[in-house]
Amino acid sequence: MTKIDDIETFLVDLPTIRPHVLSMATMRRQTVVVVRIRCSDGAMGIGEGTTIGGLSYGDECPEGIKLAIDTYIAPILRACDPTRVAATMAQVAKAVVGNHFAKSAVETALLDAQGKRLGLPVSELLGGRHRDALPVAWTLASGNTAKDIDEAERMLALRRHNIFKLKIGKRAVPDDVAHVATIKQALGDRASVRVDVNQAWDEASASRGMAMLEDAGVDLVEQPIARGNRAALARLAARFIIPIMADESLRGPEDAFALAAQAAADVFAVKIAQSGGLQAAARVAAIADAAGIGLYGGTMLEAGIGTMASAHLFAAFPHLGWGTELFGPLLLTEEILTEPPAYGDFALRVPNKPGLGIELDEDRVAFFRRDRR
Ligand code: MUC
Ligand code: MG
Repeated sequence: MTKIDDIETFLVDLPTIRPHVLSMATMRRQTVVVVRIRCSDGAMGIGEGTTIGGLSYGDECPEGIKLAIDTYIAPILRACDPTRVAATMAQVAKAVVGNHFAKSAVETALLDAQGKRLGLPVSELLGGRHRDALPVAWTLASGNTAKDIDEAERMLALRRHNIFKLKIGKRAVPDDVAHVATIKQALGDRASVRVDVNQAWDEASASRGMAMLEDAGVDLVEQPIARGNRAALARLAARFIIPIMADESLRGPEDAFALAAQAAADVFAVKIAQSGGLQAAARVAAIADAAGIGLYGGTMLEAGIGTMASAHLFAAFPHLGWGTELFGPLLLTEEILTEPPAYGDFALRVPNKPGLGIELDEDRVAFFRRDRR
C-alpha cells in the first residue's frame, strides 16, 4: 500500500498591497498555512489553509489550523492510503469535527499528489472542467471612495476586472450606501457593482440598506446579516429583487441544504475552506444547482495554492453564473509560486497540468516562513 512518508506544515506571512478594510477587520498582511505531503510512491502534493483577520472572520486561525493538522489529522493520514483521497478524507471526518480550513488544506494536498500520480489536473478528478478561464471580481476596500474609484478605473483599463465587490457595514447605512452609489455612478454600465456587508447589519438596517442599494443599481448583496439568522435572510430574499448571496452562512452541505430549504439565499458564495474541502464544496454546488440557486466562486483571500485549488473546482461547476473572486494573489505583494497565476481579459486561466499545475517558489517561501524569520 502507498503510504504518506512526510507531512510538513508551516506559516507564511505575506504583506498586502494596501490595507484591506472589512467590517470585522482591516488586513495588512495575510498568513498562509502551507501543507506539504510526500508519499512513498514519490508523489508530492501541496495545500493551503488561509483565513481572514486571525479569529475575527471564522473560528479557525492560522496557528490553530497548523496545530489541528500536526496533532490530530497527520496521525490519521499516516495510517491511510493517500491514493484513495475520498476514503482518506472520510477517515479524517470520522475523527475530527469541524476544522474545515484544516481539512480543506489537507484534501488539497492529497488531490494535488493524486493528480500528479495519475497525470490529470485536479479539475478532472472533480468531475471534469466546463471552462478553462474564470471571470474574476476585485474587491474595492481601501476605505476611501475616491481611491476606490481610481482603483476600479485602473482595473478596467488593464482589462483585469469589470466586477467589483465593495466592502461595507462599518459606517451608518446612509453613509455606506452613498459610498456605493458614488462608485456605481462613476462606473456606470462598464462594471457590475456588488456589496459585501459581512454580517454587519441587523434586519431593519438590511431592509433600509437593500432598498437603497436596489435604487443605486447594485447587482448583489452578500451576507447582509448574521450568519445564523436564516429566517431573516429568507424574509429579505422574499422582499427584495436584488439577490442575496450567502457567504458566512454557508459552512458546508448541511448549511447549503438548510438555506435552500428555507429559500434564504438567491446565490451561494462557495468557498473550499469554509465548506470543509473541495469535495464538500462540490456537494454545496450540487445542492445549489438542484434548488435553482446561483453560484459564485468565493475566496478567503488565499495565496496561489488555495486560489488554484478553488479554480480547479470552480472550472468543474456546471453553472457559474456569478463568476468568481479568485484575486487573492493579486492582493499580496509577494508571489509564492514559481509561475504567477495568469490573469487577463477579466479572467483567471486554470492550469491544465497534472495536479494543481503549480509549483512553490522555495526561496520566496523560505524567506517569508514565520519559523525562519
Ligand atoms: C468575504 O467575506 O467574501 C473575499 C473577498 C474579499 O475581499 O474578502 C473576502 C471575504
Ligand atoms: Mg463575503
